[in-house]
Amino acid sequence: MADVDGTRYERSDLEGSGRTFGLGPVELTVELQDTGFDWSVANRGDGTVRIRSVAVVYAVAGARGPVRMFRNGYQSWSPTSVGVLGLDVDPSLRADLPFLQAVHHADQRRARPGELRSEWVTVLADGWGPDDSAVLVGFNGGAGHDGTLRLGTNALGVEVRAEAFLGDAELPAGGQRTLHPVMITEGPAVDAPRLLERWADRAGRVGGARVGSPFQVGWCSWYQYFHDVTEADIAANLALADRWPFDVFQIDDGYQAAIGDWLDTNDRFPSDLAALADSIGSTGRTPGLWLAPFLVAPDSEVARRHPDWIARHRVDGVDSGPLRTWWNPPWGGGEDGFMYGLDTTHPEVAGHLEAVAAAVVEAGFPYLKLDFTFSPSLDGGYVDPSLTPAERVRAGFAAIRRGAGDDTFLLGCGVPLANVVGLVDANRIGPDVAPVWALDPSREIVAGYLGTQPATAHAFTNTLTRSFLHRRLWLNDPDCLMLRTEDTGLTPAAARTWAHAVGVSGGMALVSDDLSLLGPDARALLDEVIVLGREADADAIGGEGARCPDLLEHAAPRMLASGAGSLVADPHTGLSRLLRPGGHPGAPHGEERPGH
Ligand code: 9PG
Repeated sequence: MADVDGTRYERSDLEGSGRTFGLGPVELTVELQDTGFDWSVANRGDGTVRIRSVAVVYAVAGARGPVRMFRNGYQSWSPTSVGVLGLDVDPSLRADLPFLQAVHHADQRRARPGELRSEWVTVLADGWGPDDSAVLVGFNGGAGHDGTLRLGTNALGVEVRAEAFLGDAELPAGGQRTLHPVMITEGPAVDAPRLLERWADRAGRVGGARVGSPFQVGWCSWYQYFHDVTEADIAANLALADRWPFDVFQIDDGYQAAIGDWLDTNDRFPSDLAALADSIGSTGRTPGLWLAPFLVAPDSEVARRHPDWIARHRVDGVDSGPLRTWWNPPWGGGEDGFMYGLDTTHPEVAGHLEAVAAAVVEAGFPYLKLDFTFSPSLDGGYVDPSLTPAERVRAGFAAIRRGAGDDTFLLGCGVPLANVVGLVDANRIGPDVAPVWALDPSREIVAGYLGTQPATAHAFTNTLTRSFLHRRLWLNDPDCLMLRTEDTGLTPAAARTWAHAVGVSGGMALVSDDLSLLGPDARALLDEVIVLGREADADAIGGEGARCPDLLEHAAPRMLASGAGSLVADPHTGLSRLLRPGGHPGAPHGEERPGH
């Protein structure tokens, strides 16, 4: 059943060759297919229209129990887990902070009361027993616009809304926009992971996913040195790296002269980028570099020279200055840590991003971690108002891909995942790890958004719930291992649980500790992760990647299984058990290893 502007339509009304609905000057055409529908939107009026979103609403018939929803988050750091309608609450309803909502949802406005949201794809089920069934609703792509699934109730019962989010993009008179097809499939509830795998296979095919990069093992400076990293820290770890099996050696946030001025280093880095890359490259490793390409500090060189490259804060046509898209006091910048967002629809910005990417690759970095890339998705004033938020994000990535060339490894981070398929080689798929397992709820900074704060348990949950994306849409980066045993709130058992989750997932295996503090146990754990990871990744390449078998069973699942083994963990304590496949050659420590 569909609901257009208050009028309800039965499936029989929609069958046949496409049905057109008028909504003022806007015309929506919906064509039912066996496994979902195709649709498009057109402007039949005389003037330009701005479209925030259009949706088809289905009645969820015959739900036997509370409806649970697989809630996929919007970007890398957004929590992804299962919610129950009537019980759980969309975090925006608690926060009412559009600045943060913009970072974690396609639509920065608050959800409707009682409504649950999932981005790009969802699975709904009314139970978890052998007779219960599940239905998947997912958009085939996210290059042209975001797709939000909204689960709610109306006078008649439960409804699910498949919303194409266009973010107020302008459609000129006579213009038409084809929307991403929506796929709807059903299966037994216990097969929910399989439904998601089939959806990801299709979305990867349609989007020309880049999934051919080799398994990645590397080192990253962030989780030990943070913003204060120095060239001496990099050199000290590089000197010890000979004894470690790293392919990639990546310098994170902290080297740059300013946010936005990526080609110049600061006082803590006496060498320039080319010399830094050379110092890494000469050891046989791939130099990697972090950038937040769409952010600029207000007092950066680029912002001062090109004020017209910055998106505008504009509400109801009233312009009130440059658009602030992130806040991070350690970055300075002259406005209490607020950063501006570049307007990726501006042709000169596209040229600039292309040139920056080409320059860092030319300096010797063929591996780029592109962070805080949600920035162009924020509501605001952009030079080309016909682009959707998804298209603004993608335009930025496309410019970087053009400049960096086809052979550069691009890792998205803080990235609206649906928007960048086919442009990136890998994506971070969870929140930041930290040397602590779980956070006490009293440490919640913004109401509703505790799950976005750095904590290893948060990264763990997303590693399980998003495992099906790996090698179907890109390589998954679950975030760095936590190998240290000093200065950490993680117990050895919890550190091992996280390491095993990374290994069993088949995703990227990155270390981010001061290597001088690591002993033989840490090294043995990394070696074990690499054995597990290579096995799981090889199976993922063959189409049989890691699966979370209890995906719909709990709010935070406990199990991850792949050809490398089966991990069962308690997400609250971080204690776990890893079962290796029986008699597997090279099984590191026998059949079963207690995690505690
Ligand atoms: C560098 C870091 C590291 C890290 C990234 C990203 O929501 N937050 O407030 C938030 C802040 C920082 C952050 C993630 C989320 O970290 O994930 O690996 O590169 O930037 O600044």
